Amino acid sequence: MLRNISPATTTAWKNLEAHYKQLQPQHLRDLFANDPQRFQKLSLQFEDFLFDLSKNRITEETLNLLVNLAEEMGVPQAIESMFTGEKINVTENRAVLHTALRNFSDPELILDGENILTEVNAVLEQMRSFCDGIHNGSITSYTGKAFKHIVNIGIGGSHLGPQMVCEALKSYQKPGLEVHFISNVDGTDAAEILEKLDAETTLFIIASKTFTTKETITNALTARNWFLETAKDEKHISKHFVALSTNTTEVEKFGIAPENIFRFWDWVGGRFSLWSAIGLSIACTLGYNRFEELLRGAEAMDKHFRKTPLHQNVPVLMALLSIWYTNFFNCQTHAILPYDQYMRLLPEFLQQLLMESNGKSTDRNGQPVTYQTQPVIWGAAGTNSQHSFFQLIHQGTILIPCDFIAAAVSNNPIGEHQALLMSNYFAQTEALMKGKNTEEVRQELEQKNLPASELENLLPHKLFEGNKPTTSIMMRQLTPYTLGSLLAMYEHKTFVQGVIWNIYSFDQWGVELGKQLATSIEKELLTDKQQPHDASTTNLIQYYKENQK
Ligand code: G6Q
Repeated sequence: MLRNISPATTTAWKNLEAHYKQLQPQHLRDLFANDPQRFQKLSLQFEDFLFDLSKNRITEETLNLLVNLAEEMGVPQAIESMFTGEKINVTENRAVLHTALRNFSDPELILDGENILTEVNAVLEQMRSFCDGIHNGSITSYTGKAFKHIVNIGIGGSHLGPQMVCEALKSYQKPGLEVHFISNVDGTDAAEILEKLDAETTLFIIASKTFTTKETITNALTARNWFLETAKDEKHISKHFVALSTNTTEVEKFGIAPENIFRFWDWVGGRFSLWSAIGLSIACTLGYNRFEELLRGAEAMDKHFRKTPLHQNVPVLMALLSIWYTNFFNCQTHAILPYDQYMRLLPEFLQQLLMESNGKSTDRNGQPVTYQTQPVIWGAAGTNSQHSFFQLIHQGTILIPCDFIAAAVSNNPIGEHQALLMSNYFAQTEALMKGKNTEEVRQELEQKNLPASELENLLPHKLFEGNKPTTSIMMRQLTPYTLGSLLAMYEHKTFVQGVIWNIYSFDQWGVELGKQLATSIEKELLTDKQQPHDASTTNLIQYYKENQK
C-alpha cells in the first residue's frame, strides 16, 4: 500500500529545510574546489549510461537526507506495489502495469486471477507477425501493392510517445516505409498529411485506448472518407485500417474487423502506453526486432529501479533532485535539453508524462496539498536552444534546473559536427555551474583596452552568477535499447515524485472539464442553439459565428 502522509510532516523534510538553509548560500564552484572526489561521489553508471549529478546544488548529505525522505514516504514499498499489480491508481481503481509490457523475465504476473503476461505475449506475437507481413510483402494493400506510408491517428498518450520514438530512432527505420502522425482535430493536420499520400499504399493505424476520443474519431472518419474516395468499396477498409484499443466494441462499431484489432488493457495508462499495442507504428517503422530492443532497454531500467538500493537508484535520485529544487529552492520549472536532433521531441513527451501525472493539488486523502507539486517541464534541442532561451537560464532571475542529455557517438557522424555539438554540451553545463565573477569579467575587459567608464558600465551586464544546477545524462549511443532505458527512467522518476508528494500520478481528472464543455459548445456552433455563458465566452462565440457567414 502507498503510505498516506504529507511529506511536509516527516522528520526528513524538517532536516532538509535546515540543510537547505546551510547549503543554499554555497557556490558550486566552491563545492567542487573543496572536494576533489565530488564527481566520483555524485555520479552513477547504469549500463552504457553516465548520470552526472555533481553539478547539482547538493552534497552527499543532501542525498542522504533526500533518501531518508523517500524511505519515510514509503518509496520502496510503493515500487513493489506497482510492480506486483496493486491497484495503486485508486481513483480509477486500476493497477499500473506498463512494466508488464516489457517483462521478458518472469513466467507469470497474476492480476485478478489471470496471468497477464500470457496476453501481453500474445499481442506482441500478433504485432510481430503483422510487422513481418508488412515488410515481407505478405500483407499488402487492396490492390496488392506494398505499403509505403503508415499513418498513426491518435492524440495525447496515443500519439506523443510513438511520434517521439519514431523520430528519435529514425536512423534505424526500415527502408521504403514512411511514418506520419495525425493528432490535432484542427483539419489542417489531416489535410496537410493526407495531401502527400497515395490511398493505395497507405495503412492507417487508429490508436485510441478508449476509442471515444473526439479528435481521434473525427480524424479517423476523415481518413476513412479520404480512402474511400479512391478505393470506392467499403470492403477494402479491412486491408487499410487497424485499431489499437482496449475497447473492442467501439472499434467494431467503427467498422474495423476484429482481426485488425491490437488489444491492450486498462492497467496501461495513456502516457505510459508506447510499450503496448500503441507502439505498433514504431514496430512497423523500425521492424519488430527493434521494437523489442526498445522494450528490453526499458526492462533493464525496470530491474534496476526495482532492485537497486535507493542511494544508487537512478530514477529515485532523479526524482529526489526534483523534489529538492521544487520544494526547497521553490523552482517552478525544469528544462529538458537533448543535445541530439533526433531527440528533439523528448521535451514534449516528458511534458505530458510529468505534468499530466503530477500536476495535482489534491493529496491522497482528498485534501489540498500544502506544498508545491510538479514544476513546468519545457525545453528544446541544443544547440538551437542556446540561441533562443539560454540567456534566461544563465542570467535571468529564476533558477531553472536542467537535464542535459546526449549520446557520445553520433548516428550521423559527419566531419567534426559531433565534436562541435558536444563541446557546446560540455561548455554549457560548465558555464552554468561556474559563472563568471567580477574579477574575471574585469580582467577580460581590461585586455580590450576599453576606456575606464565604458568598462565599468559594461561590467555588471557581463557577470554570470553561475551556481545553476544541471544534471548531465550521457549514453554511449542512441539506440532502441538505450532510448528504452532512458524513457523508463523518466517514467519511474515521475512515479517516485508522485509518491513523495502523496498524490495520485496515474489519473488525469484535470482534462475532463474542458472536454465536457467543448461537447456542449460544439452543438452550439453547429446549430442555432444558444446556451447561457459568461459574457466573455458569449461574445467570443458570437464573433466566431459571424465570421462563418
Ligand atoms: C494520457 C491521457 C491522454 C490520452 C488521450 C487519448 O495518459 O490519458 O493523453 O492518452 O486523451 O486517449 P485515447 O487513447 O483513449 O484516445
